[in-house]
Amino acid sequence: MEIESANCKYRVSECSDIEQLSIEAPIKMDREITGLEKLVEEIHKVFSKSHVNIQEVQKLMACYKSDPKDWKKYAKFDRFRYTRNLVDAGNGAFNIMILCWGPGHASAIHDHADSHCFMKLLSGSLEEVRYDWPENVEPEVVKKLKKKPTRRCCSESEELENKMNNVEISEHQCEEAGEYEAGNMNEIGRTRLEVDDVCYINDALGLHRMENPSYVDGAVSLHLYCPPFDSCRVFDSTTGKASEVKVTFWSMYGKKIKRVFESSPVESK
Ligand code: CSS
Ligand code: FE2
Repeated sequence: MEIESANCKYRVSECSDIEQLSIEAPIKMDREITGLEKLVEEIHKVFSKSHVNIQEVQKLMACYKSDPKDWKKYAKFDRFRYTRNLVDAGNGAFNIMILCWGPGHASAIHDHADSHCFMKLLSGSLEEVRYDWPENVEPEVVKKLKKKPTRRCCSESEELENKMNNVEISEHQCEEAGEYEAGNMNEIGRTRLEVDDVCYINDALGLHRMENPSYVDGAVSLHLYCPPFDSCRVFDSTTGKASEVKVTFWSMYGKKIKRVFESSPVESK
């Protein structure tokens, strides 16, 4: 199966012949999509079909030319960590969000919870560092072929706090039982993303870490995840140890979330 025909309405592990997926082909822009709203509308249109080609989504994202006036209402920065700002919940089929990276902000090495991750740079620049999966930790795409491993709850939530920047630890932190001798994370590539560049990753292609390499400028990126996910795994860069973490929004639809523990998020005025 070619990447163009892989259906991203399904989890990566449910895509057939996923091991053959590679996404290095250059994307040609054949038209311009004017405005972020129009892009969101076009993405909805594409997702109303039963089959969504990965490359079709990439193309749409490439056809939109970043204009700060379209997205500045979602661009909310924090001093200490990158923020995730929900733009559209995609009727439950996908999430569109804007991530704001202050100078030097970076994510942990992470997976994408068996979802497809599309990313477009809107402002500044970002560096993507890709890694192989550590030994003894397998993505769903491989794991589904094997027997389900035993899971146990652990008591390391404090130690794990903030491992993925604005990612919060779920109440009952769980990890794969036993194997933590995953070894060093093996870097397999680095890509510098500049404004309007679009990239794609899924768990079959590896793990990654994103970093704003600038000491002065912020960076803003547009992300589309399908299906949406609210937790993923982060990996210790030296041991390869995996931890499941909850991901949260800094704002939703342009309104900052009031962070109240043990209650639902409340929007601030
Ligand atoms: N996956 C990270 C951002 S880098 S693609 C996140 O959603 O926070
Ligand atoms: Fe990511």
